[in-house]
Amino acid sequence: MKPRVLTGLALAALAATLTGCSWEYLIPISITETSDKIDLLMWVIIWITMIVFIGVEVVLVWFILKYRDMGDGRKPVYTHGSNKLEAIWTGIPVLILIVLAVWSENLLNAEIRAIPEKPDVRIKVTARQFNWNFEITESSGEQIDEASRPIVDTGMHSTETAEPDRHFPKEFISGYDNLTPLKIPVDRTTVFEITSLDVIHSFWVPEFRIKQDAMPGHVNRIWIRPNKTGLYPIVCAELCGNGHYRMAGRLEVVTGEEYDAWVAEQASGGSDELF
Ligand SMILES: [Cu+2]
Repeated sequence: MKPRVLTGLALAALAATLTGCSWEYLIPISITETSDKIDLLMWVIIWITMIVFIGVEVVLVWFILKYRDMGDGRKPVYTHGSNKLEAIWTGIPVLILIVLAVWSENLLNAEIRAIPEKPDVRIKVTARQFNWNFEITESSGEQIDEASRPIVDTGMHSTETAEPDRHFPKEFISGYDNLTPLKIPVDRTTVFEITSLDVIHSFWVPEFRIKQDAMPGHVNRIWIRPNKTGLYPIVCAELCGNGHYRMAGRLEVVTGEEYDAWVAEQASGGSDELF
């Protein structure tokens, strides 16, 4: 292929990426106000690094061409530093880092670490090799007594008898579709209290943009207030053993009414289809 054709193809690929037609494959949608704020910070960081990267590469290529040996006997000129330049290229990054650090810390404190005292829903998340167990302990801000708590078990461990997972994607996806989703209400606050029975796992719904370790003997909390209904994946984000990849679950954000009806149905033992 001619270089010009190659360049054209590369530019077309770049344009396709930049126009956003494939953004959803690069980054999942954001479903909370907090995740929007995290995304903004992330995009600012990406743009800063991208501008610096492109600037550096352009200057590099330009200098390579401009100062190449052209066979005219030119000798290189050596310089021994410039305090002014060094102060500028140290000072600007330091300023940028301070701004980003303050921004991140504020975001962490104001949003992610600000666990609400009285959430609408409280869910105990128990991880073990290799499944998630969700127990709704509080709903509509009220404690649910133990006997009638809705429990959703991702139950991937029930396929332990299956053949070794040599056909990972197909098998994984077919098992995945059969999982009963954990339901939480839209526009209400949910707190997840996360722990583990064995090794360290990590509870992650990519659409939350928040990941939290599940550690044995310790409870970590995260909170979210989703603003979009839909079905989202729950995954384990900490390599926890040979079944790590199938440690997945499904989270369904539903309307308040749908959620209340689901909790009532679970409490009355109406549905025993937990798996
Ligand atoms: Cu795990």
